[in-house]
Amino acid sequence: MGKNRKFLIATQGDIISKKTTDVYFKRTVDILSKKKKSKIVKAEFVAKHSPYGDWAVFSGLLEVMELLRDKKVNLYAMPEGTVFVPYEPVMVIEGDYIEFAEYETPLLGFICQASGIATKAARMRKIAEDKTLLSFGARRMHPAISPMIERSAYIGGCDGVSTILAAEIIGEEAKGTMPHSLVLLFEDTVEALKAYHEIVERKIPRIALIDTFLDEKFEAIRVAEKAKEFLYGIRLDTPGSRRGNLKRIIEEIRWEFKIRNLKNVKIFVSGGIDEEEIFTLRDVVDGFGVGTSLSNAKAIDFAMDIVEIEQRPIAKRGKRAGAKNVFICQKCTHRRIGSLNEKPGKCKKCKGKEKALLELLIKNGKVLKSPPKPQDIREYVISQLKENLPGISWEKRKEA
Ligand code: PCP
Repeated sequence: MGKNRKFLIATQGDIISKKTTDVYFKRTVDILSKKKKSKIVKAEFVAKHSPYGDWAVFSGLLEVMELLRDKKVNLYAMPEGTVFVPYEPVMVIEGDYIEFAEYETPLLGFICQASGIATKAARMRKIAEDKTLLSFGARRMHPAISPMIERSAYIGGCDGVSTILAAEIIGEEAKGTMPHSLVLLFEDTVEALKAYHEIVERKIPRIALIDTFLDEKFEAIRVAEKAKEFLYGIRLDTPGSRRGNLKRIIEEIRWEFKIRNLKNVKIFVSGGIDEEEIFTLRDVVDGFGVGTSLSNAKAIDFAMDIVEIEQRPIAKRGKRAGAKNVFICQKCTHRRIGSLNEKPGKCKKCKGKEKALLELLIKNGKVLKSPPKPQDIREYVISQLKENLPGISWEKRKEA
């Protein structure tokens, strides 16, 4: 892999120097440059469907803006964290096509994967209601992208992330409990927990992993009674071979805690948790550690297509010509697609005031608006989840 490349990852320099582009874009730029055929275009980024059916959360804009900073282009985009539906443009780039053609691959890469993870986190957030949701899935994907994975999970609605670098980047404390390895090396859950309490800084909640050796109910009682002065909670990561009816097991533990006056001990679950498990267990647990189903969330397949050449609307078959914007009613949240340069008007449903979602964020390479903090984006996502989301949510489909 060459002396300076230990891992199979593209450096920031590789991305900026267009080495991560699909080769046909390089060839296209070569042809257009030599034949002097490049023109000022508007290209829009649209997903024709969402693997989640109805709505999705736009994420990845932070890196898009860094890549386009100082390039001779204009960028219009929805705020990161905006809920969108298929066929709505989330971004529009305006400029000489050869200025950004070779960035199509990384630009799409930035938003497809991040939006998939943010959408999955938002769906889980909605189903989990007020229960804790922690991103535990970095280990399932390439470590080089763990900051992107966990930031997307966080802005989508997770309460915390588990990897140190991602937590640093989003400005939060990394969250976690204890691995089976710690319990195995002490050969006893209580001994491992006592050592944890002795050594780990005080502000970290003491959450004991109780599925390593014994039956969850008996281990939960034993651990809770022996560590009642400092125990915050227990985590069940029960292997599939022993899982049975996990809800019943947890209800049993709740009962045993209640009759022993241990009902303040929190119960968390992890291992194979997805939307269905959150829906089933949310009434009996205090929180979830979600791994694979979140970090490996399906990407949303945005495409970038030219829709204007020198202000003239033009598009390939299957695409509507002309650059567009999305207008949302600030009263009833009704949304419609209009032209990019159209002014917001009155909602045709309730006469409320419309707002244009795509705004000019980069003008000729100059960033006009600094990106919001991840915490603010997360609040924005959660505020939209409280509204009547376009399409039906997972639960309604489940009950249908
Ligand atoms: C995993 C680890 C993660 C969980 C499961 C994510 O357990 O605890 O939090 O699981 P998921 O990807 O199925 O959602 P182990 O792999 O046993 O790891 P450890 O012993 O380190 O907890």
